[in-house]
Amino acid sequence: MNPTDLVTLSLPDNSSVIIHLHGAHVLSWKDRNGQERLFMSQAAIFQDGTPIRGGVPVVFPQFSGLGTLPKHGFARIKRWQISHQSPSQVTLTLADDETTRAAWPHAFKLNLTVTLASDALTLELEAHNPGQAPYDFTAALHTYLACAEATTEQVTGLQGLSYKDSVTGEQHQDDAPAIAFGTDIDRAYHAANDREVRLADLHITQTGFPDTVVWNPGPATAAKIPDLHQPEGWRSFVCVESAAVAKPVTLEPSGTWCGKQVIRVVG
Ligand code: TA6
Repeated sequence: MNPTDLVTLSLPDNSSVIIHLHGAHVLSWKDRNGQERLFMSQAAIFQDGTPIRGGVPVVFPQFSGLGTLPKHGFARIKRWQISHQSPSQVTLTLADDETTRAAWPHAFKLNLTVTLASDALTLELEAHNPGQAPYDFTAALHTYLACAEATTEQVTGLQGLSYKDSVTGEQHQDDAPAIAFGTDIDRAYHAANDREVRLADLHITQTGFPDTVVWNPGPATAAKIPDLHQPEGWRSFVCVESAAVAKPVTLEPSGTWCGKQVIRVVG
């Protein structure tokens, strides 16, 4: 990895965050105890045109693999520019270019603002339409939260919401108080934006993003993911993703949309 491709923010309390210009990808977030809070695969690939397995991939302009674009879109494999930086905050920017217009014929400007505070990481994705025509997009902050052992962890806070099970394609209502891991869990919960989601001592809230995706592939699906270290990599993370996926966002000319994810270490 070339050090000039990385932006590091750090606070006097010892917390830090590292962002790669490739994809505006948050690679690492350490709390004030020096504990790494994001998962990064030991088999992650760092090369142009390839998504990085772990951290926080930025998904735009298409979440699913069903449309014309590659799964999770192109924002995570493009090189972003730094547009503003202070000791605790950086904003990275990506705009349409010849390559993006060839794949997706729309004008856009994206800003990802990463703010480091004591025991909190805030990620804010802003999408602007500088063009003449409206368009739709889906998006997510595909956050890989680190955990010691996924099968002993639970995600709470989403009880009572309806979700799409992306493994079966079925729609369900979740009556269970917690989500457990060990099989392929891939769910998009709807109307989740007023919920506080918890994974151990991490509390996750979001605004702007209506959906929350919870994903851990379990052993069988993980075995088919080449850039996830084998055989145990799947045990070390749970993705809690702030997303706009169930219903695409429509962006009018001159319009701006904003989605935010805040992760706090509590206790
Ligand atoms: O957000 C969950 C999901 O869409 C899963 O379906 C799973 O495939 C995962 O993301 C990883 O996708 P990727 O394209 O990064 O391999």
